[in-house]
Amino acid sequence: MTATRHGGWIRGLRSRATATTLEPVLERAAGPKETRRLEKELSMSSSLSRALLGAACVTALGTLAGAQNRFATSVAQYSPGPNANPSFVDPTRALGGPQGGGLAGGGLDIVALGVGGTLTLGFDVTIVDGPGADLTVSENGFTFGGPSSVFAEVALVEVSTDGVNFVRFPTRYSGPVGPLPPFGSSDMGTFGGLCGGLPVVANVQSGLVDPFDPVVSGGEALDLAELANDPAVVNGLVDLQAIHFVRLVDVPEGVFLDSFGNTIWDHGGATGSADIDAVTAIHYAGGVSAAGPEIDFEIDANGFLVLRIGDPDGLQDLVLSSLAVSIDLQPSSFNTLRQMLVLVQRTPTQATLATATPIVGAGLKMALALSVRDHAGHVSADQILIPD
Ligand SMILES: [Ca+2]
Ligand SMILES: [Ca+2]
Ligand SMILES: [Ca+2]
Repeated sequence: MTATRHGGWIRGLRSRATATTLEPVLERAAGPKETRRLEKELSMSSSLSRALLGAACVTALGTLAGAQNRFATSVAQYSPGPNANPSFVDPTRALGGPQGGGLAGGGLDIVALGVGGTLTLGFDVTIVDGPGADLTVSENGFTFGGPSSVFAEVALVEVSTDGVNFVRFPTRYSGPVGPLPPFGSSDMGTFGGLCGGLPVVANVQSGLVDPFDPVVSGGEALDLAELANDPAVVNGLVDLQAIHFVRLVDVPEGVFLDSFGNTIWDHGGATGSADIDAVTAIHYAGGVSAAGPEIDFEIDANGFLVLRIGDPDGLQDLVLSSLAVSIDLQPSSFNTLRQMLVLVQRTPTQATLATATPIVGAGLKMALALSVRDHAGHVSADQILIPD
């Protein structure tokens, strides 16, 4: 859609992105061996094999239940705004894992914020700032009018240590001046730092897609490090290593400005609002290894895309074959991403790559995500929304 002004690599990304299906993503999430095993079991027609498979699923769910709950576990506050659909005003629908409807379907296990409404969720785990993305907010956007375009109703995302003092993720709206068509769509990448601008693929009911991996999960994966310079963080009111609350604030049509002074518009019109499915902790206290890798995307002050890849044990500890990339939630390859970056600096433990020219203003609007694991199995991932 925007490829003509740019190098061949983005055409490669787009064609690859649109030509593939989600199957490789699903296979990667489940593991090829597991996928083959499941296929084999599913192909057996005896009721015994179906019963065994059912028992295996129950066992897997039991194991999950015994693990630390990394999803929201309590509703601290819910103040729905006007026009919240009465069928979707149960805030406990935002507890537990995401129940996404896939790329093209909006999930229904949701709570509507109502216009300008707010919802604050609490957690059993303490969310912390680890390497890369730390939490994922799942609204229920879905593709509409094309594989990279989303019907979006967006909300601001805020975090708090004490439930009183909140800091808001910086936002970057890169769509047109509204009002936008209420049944239209915007490119993925339009709603940086907000939730609601991306579909939700992960669904804990089916269990096929890892809800903790932003490359495949969908939803907005946010990095607490982006809040490091916020006055409330600097003066200690909010501790990025002890986040206990996440608050979602619906964006009424044309009311809020983003961090760059642009009015934020979405497709909710005057009456629609964001619908929250789940909030997921990627990094939590006790769950971050000091020896784990780091993936960190950033758009720097000059508009360049910067990627840092590192591992405290040395770059050789990274499993290069595990580098996984998605563009607009479609699988791509690291080599394709690599073509848009030049090596800026390399130390034994970190490589810094960046675009040769500013990516802001390049018209490449997209959602980009990358993950890697090290030889011990620790994973880091980050997601970034590239504006126009
Ligand atoms: Ca982080
Ligand atoms: Ca839900
Ligand atoms: Ca390591």
